[in-house]
Amino acid sequence: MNAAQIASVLNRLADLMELNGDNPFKVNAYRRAARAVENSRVPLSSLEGGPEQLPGVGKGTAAVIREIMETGRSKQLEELKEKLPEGLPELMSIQGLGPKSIHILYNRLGVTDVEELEQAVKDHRVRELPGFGEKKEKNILDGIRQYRQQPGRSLLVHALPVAEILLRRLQDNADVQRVEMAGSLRRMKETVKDADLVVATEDPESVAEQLVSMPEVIQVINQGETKVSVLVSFGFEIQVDVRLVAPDRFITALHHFTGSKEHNVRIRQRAKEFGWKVSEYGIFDPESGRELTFNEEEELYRMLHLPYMVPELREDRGEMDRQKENLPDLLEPEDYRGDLHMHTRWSDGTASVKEMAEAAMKRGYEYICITDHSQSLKVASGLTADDLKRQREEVDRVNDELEGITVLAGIEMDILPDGRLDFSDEVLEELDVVIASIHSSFKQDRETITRRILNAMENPHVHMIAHPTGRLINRRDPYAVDVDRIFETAAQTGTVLELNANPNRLDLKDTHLKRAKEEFGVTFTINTDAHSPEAFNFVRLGIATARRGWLESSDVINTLPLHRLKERIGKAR
Ligand code: DGT
Ligand code: CA
Ligand code: ZN
Repeated sequence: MNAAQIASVLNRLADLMELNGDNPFKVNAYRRAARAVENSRVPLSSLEGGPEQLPGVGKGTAAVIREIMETGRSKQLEELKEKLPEGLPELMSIQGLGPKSIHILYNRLGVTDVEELEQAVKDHRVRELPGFGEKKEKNILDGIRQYRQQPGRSLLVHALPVAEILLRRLQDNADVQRVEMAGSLRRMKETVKDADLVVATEDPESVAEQLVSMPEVIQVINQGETKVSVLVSFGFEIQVDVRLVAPDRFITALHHFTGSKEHNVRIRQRAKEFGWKVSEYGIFDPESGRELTFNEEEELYRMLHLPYMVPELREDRGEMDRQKENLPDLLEPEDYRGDLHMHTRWSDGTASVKEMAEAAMKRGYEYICITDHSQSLKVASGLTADDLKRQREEVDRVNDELEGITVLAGIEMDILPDGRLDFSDEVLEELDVVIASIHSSFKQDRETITRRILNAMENPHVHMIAHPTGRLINRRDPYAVDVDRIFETAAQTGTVLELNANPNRLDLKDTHLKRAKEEFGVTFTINTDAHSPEAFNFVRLGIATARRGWLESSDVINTLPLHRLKERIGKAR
């Protein structure tokens, strides 16, 4: 198990303890431990004194961490799961409801699932509870409605490492000839319903046996000759669907199960023009009765006289209607030269400027920009103008000390609820990069919140807008913002729009990116908004999302060498 997975088990444990009404100090100890594990700069297994070495990890939590490292589980967690009503943890998926509130609902009103909660809200019993009230009651009802619209899809960032572990295990099986991810996971969609894999094997039984006997399996949904479905738990639960096919059918199966469904429909129509029949079993020539097989997906597309389409493009969003020369030459991970939005200990990050710069060097970046929060964001210890001056001195020192990377000094400045900016132009002028973003009053009406962002873009010192729609996947709807007006004004003012690569955000999302580029000519920046060096890894999700939005290297300023980047962010008007 990697650190993120261990941390996720610890957080889960803390959540369930809180649901159970356990001592808050104990609960906090587990949350602290989870943070320490996640932020640890060395792998846990290499800590000589054990997990106790981590800041804030005591004897009790260390023992639990050891247990998770050794067995992949926590007995305490399993006991709590047994003890609590089955539907209770699910309530945490409702926006605005934390474990503490849920404990009160459970304890006082006997609420154990979404239906009972809904009833309690409708009977106005919830508003009577301590710390609840009428407004919270209404928010819970909104939350329930939203929750029902998004049934159980996992974040890509959670599903991907699980699939990678399974992939590696299957690769180690001598009976497996080839194995690949398929489905929405291979297409790198922001959320996935399940993890699809396709395996080429002559011995499906042996592979099926390997799959159902994995220690993380909590339920075998189906075990057949051609398909195995299991529910697994890696700190969170996800269904895994594995297709078992004969080696010569691997590519047609992989192509079919990669989807999307809509793309497949178009492929089937295309094949029909050549007189071929496509099904989930393969591609056939009805005249000769022959089955068509391939060694690589490229051959399949070539046979249909189509350019190769990478999985990220297979959504029937125009890819089938483009001639070869018009398919985008998609952004590649190697094109990315530096991250322009990150936090340090100056605000709410966990590392110093130098530590962030060193981590970026290890990744081969040419530059980074430090963009801590601004003064009004008190919860994140935002910086004053004076702090910024002192931070600039630290950035200068780091630039002197480190060879091979340039650290820029920037800010992530709050756009205040009334549309004013958190700093005067005189302060902004001194900074290399000014990012503006919203961190409060999310629920303003469309006109007000749109105007708020437009104001920021119209300021010549503001270079970028971070996470422009404010959504949190599965947790918070986007602001009521008019995205087309944002795109239009971004193009007019030369303001760069961010694709925030945080796995909970991925904001702007794929369809926004494509429209903003094609219809408005917007330029983008892809940033991780890292609060620790580890979070630089999220760039992978950002690049995948950009590819799903048809972005090319020339659409993204992080691909520019430093001198050209500087030219580009100096707004010309
Ligand atoms: P998901 O699981 O909702 O995140 O999205 P997918 O795309 O992974 O969907 P899934 O797991 O139901 O099916 C995997 C692929 O199998 C899908 O992308 C295309 C193919 N497929 C499944 N059902 C059908 C179907 O009824 N027709 C066609 N043409 N393809 C299908
Ligand atoms: Ca799927
Ligand atoms: Zn940020």
